[in-house]
Amino acid sequence: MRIALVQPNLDEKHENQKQAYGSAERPPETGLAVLDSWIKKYSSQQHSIIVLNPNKAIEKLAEEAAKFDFLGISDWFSNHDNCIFLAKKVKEANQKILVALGGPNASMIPKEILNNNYCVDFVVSRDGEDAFLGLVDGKAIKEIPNLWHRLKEKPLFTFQKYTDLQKLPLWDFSDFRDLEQRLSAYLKIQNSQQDPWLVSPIAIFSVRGCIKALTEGICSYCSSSETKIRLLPAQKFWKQIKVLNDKYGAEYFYVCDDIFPISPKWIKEIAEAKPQEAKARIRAYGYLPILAALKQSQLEETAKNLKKIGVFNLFFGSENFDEKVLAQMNKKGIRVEETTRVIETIGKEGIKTTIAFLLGLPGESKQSLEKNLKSLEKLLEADDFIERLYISIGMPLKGTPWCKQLETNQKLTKDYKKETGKDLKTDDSPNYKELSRLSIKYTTSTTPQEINEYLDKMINCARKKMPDYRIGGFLLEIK
Ligand code: B12
Repeated sequence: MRIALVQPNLDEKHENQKQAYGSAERPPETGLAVLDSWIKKYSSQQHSIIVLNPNKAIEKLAEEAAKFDFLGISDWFSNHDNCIFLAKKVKEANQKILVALGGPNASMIPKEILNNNYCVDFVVSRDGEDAFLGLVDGKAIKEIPNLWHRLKEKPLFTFQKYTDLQKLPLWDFSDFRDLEQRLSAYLKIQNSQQDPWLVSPIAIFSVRGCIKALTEGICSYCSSSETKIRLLPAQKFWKQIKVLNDKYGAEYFYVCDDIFPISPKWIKEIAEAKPQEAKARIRAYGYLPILAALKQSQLEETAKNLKKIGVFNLFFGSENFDEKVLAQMNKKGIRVEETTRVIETIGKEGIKTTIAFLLGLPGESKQSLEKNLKSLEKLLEADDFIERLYISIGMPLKGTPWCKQLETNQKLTKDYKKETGKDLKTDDSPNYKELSRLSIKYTTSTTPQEINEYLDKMINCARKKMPDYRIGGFLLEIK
C-alpha cells in the first residue's frame, strides 16, 4: 500500500498562537516517525510510507496527498480545520483513498469528527501504533485496537490497547520529504550555539501516561493525559538519542513526557544509563508538588541527575496561584515560597525554569488575578532562574472535563448557538474564542477586559527579565 502521513500546520484562526520560540517552524514530527517505524518493523506486507512536508499551501498538500492509497493525518485542535480540509479534498480527488485521523484532538472527539465529516473513514484514539498497523494491513475492523469507525452507520469503538514501549523500534526521519530543509533551522540554531529558545527542539519521550492523572485524577483542562503509565527502558531512551545524534547531528531535544521527573529513582536510572558519547540538551516538563514533596537532599540529588542527563530547563504548569481556582480544575498547587525553593535548588545546577499560567479558569476573580500577578512578580525576583513564561487564557478544549461541564450549562450552550449557529455538544471545530468568553461569563466573577489587563501586566512584568520570543501562550487576547 502507498501510505502518506502528515501533520498539517496551524489553522488560519489559530495563527496567533505564540509558541515561545523564536521561530514558528517545527522540526519533523516524532509521532509520525514512530508510526512509520512501527509499520516497517511489524507489518507482514510491503508498504511504502512517505511523511509529507506540511510547509506549503494546503491545496498543494491535498493534491500531493490524493495520490496515495491511505492518508493518516495528525489532528490537534490547532490544525483541525486543515485536517478536515485535507480529508475532503483528497476524497474528492480520489474516492478510493482511506483517510484516518489520529493525535491528541481526534482522540478526544472521535464521535463528533465521524458524525460531521464523511470524508474521514476512521479515527484512532490515543496510541496509534497497532491501530495504524491493523488498518494498513487490512485486518478485520473488530480486531483493530483504539479504532473508531462507522461500519454500522453510527460511530463505534473497537477496544482499547496500550502500546508496549519495550517493543518500540528505534525511529528516524528517513521517510520524511524535504528532510534537509525541515531540519535546517533547527540545526542552524543548535550548531551556532545560539539561544536554544530560538527554535523548537525534536520531541523524544521516556514515559507515556501522566502520574499526576493516575494518583490525583486528570486536570480538568487537560486534553492529553492518560492514567496508564508506561516507561521506555532507560537504555533504549539513550539508544534513541544516539540514533538522532549519529544520523542528523541532533542534540537538542524536547522530552514530551507529561512529567519527566516522575520520581528521583527514574531520573537516577536514566542518568546512570547515559552513555559517555551521547549528546543531549533537553527541555522537559516537571510537576512542582512532586518535587516540592521531596526532602531537600533528594531534590538536590535529582537536580544533579537531571543536569547529568542534559536537562537545561523544566517547564512547570503552575497555572494559577489561587487554590480555589486550581481546586476547580482538580489540581493541587504549591505556594510561591515553595515554588521558589524548588526553582532555586534546580537553578543552582544550571536548570532553568519555564513557568506557565492559565488565566480565566472557572472561579477566577479580580482578587485571584491580582494574586497571580503578585506571585509572578515574586517568582521573577528569584535571580534569573525563570527564563521563559507561558501565559494563556484558558481554552475549554473539546473532550476535557471542563468543556463537558460547560456543555451541561443550558444558558451557555444557548448563547454559543446564538453566536456560532452551532451546537457545542456536537461541534468538532469549536469557536474557542467564543467558548472561552462564555466560560468567563458564566463561571467567573471577572471579565475578558480585566483578564486582558492582567495578562498585559504579567507579560510586561516578564519582559523586564526575558526577550519577547520567550513569552508565549495559547489564547493571548479575548474580546
Ligand atoms: C512536541 C510538542 C510540540 C512541538 C512540536 C514539534 C513537532 N515537530 O511536531 C512544538 C513546540 C512545535 C509544539 C507547538 C504547539 N503545540 Co504542542 N505539543 C508537543 C507535545 C509535548 C509532544 C508531541 C509529541 O511529539 N508526542 C510524542 C508522539 C509519539 O506522540 P503523538 O504525537 O501524540 O503521536 C501518537 C498518537 O497521538 C498517535 N497519532 C498521532 N498522529 C496520528 C495520526 C494517525 C493517522 C494515527 C493513526 C495515529 C496518530 O500515534 C502516535 C504514536 O502513538 C504534545 C504533548 C504530548 N505530550 O503529547 C504537545 C501538544 C500536542 N501541543 C499542543 C498545542 C496546543 C500546541 C500549540 C498550538 C501551542 C502554542 N500555543 O503554540 C503549538 C502548535 C504548533 C504547530 N505549528 O502546529 C497540544 C494539542 C492539544 C490538542 N488537544 O489538540 C498538546 C497535546 C499539548 C497540550 N496538552 O495541550 N508542540
